[in-house]
Formats: sequence, structure tokens, C-alpha cells
Amino acid sequence: MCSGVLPDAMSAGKFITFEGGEGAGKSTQISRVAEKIEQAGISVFTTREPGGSPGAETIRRLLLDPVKNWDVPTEALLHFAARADHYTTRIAPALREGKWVLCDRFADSTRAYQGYGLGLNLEAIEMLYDISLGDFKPDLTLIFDLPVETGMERMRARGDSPDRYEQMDKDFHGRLRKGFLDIAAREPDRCQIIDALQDMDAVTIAIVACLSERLGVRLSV
Ligand code: T5A
Repeated sequence: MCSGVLPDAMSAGKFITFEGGEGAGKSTQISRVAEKIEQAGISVFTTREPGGSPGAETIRRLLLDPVKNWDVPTEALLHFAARADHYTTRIAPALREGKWVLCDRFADSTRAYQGYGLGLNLEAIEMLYDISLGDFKPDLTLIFDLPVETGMERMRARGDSPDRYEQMDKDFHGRLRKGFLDIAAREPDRCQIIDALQDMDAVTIAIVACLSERLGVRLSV
């Protein structure tokens, strides 16, 4: 178990992760929901992976470089190296202060992308998780689900130049979707699937309902 894990000291905060394939609408919803949680008088820290701390942002640039072609184990190690730094220097301190941490992607993305998508053994990923994070895990994970084509259309419509993962083919994105749904089925106490095909307001309402039901917080819609 990693030495930075202090479960008792962190019990006041909540760690909520937002997961899903490309163009699912996570970033859009994190900013909406963060505002609502703040309005309820709870202090929020929003962050993302890969990245979220200076060290992890350096690793992010290596990971998303469209001309780089990491072998898959190296890629998974880089994601967990970034995550360990992010956890130790940003997530754990915020939780100790009682903040609700909203994180755009976390370890389920490594399970889905490097595991289901790129074929790395899922047990190897769990070993890396244990080394990096020990028993620490999200209080709640929202898995944004939508058809692959719709996510890709949203990314194309945004018009940014694609990173390494956005350049992958449709089969890869199909495996990701299956991976996220498998994760949700395996851990229903932690994971909630959100229908990301709905319009933005409907997605926000679904998340607000989920936070109320699972974490007991009442937010305005
Ligand atoms: N990765 C990450 C791994 O391979 N392994 C890992 O362990 C981790 C942590 C990170 C990449 O790294 C990979 C996964 C990723 O490929 P990133 O740049 O941080 O990449 O981007 P993503 O997390 O993939 O986020 P995206 O920008 O692709 O998508 P979001 O945040 O899910 O979507 P968002 O909110 O930006 O919306 C996309 C577009 O759709 C519109 C928005 O306006 C926007 O234009 N939209 C909607 N349109 C219609 N209806 C709705 N309900 C909509 N919601 C949003």
C-alpha cells in the first residue's frame, strides 16, 4: 500500500470520478456540477487525468503526443506514475481538507484504454493500481455512456487536432465502451452509468439525482 494513503484523515471529503469514451461530455458536466456543489456550501476541487499536478502534466504531454508510439506496458506505467504524483500532491491533500474532488478520468480509464482497448492484461493493471494507490478508490464513479459514432462526431465537430487516442479506429473505441460497461457491471456500488446521449441539461439532471441518491447531497437543478 502506498505510504501517502491516509483513509481516516480523508473521510470528510468525497472523491468522484467522471469516466467514459471520447467526446462523452465529462468536462462539460464537471464544470456544471462543480458550480452546483459549491452553491450547496461544499468546497470543490476539480482536476483531470492524465495530469492534474505539475509532475503529472509533464507526463501528460509525453502520453498525448500524437507522434509518439509507446509500447502498452510503458504507457500504463506512465499513466500510473502521473496518477501517483497527482494523488499524493493534489487529490489526497484536497480530501484531507474536506473538499469534494471531481476528477475527469482516473484509473478506470487505464483499465478501459490500456486494458480493454490496447490489450494489456487487466491483472497487471490491478498490480500497478495497488502499488500506486493501495486501497484508495473513488466514492463514486460516473460512467458516461454513448454510441461510439456520436462521441467521434462530437470530437470532429469540436475541430481540435486529435491526440494519440482520438486517432484510434472505431473498433478500439468500441472496446473502450464495452470496457467501461464491464467495469460498471462489476462494481455497481461504486459506479453509475449516465446516458450521455441525452441533451446537456438532461445529463446534468441525471447526475444531480445520482449525487442525491448515492451521496445524500441536495443540489438545485
Ligand atoms: N487516457 C487517460 C488513457 O488512455 N488512459 C488513462 O489512464 C487516462 C487517465 C485524455 C486521453 O487520455 C486517455 C483518454 C483520452 O483519450 P483529454 O484531452 O483529457 O484526453 O480528453 P478526454 O478526457 O478524452 O475528454 P474529451 O475532451 O475527449 O471529452 P469530454 O470531456 O468527455 O467531453 P466534452 O465535455 O469536452 O464535450 C465534447 C464535445 O461535445 C459537446 C461539447 O460541447 C464538446 O464540443 N457536448 C455535447 N453535445 C451534445 N450533447 C451533449 N449532452 C453534450 N455534452 C458535451
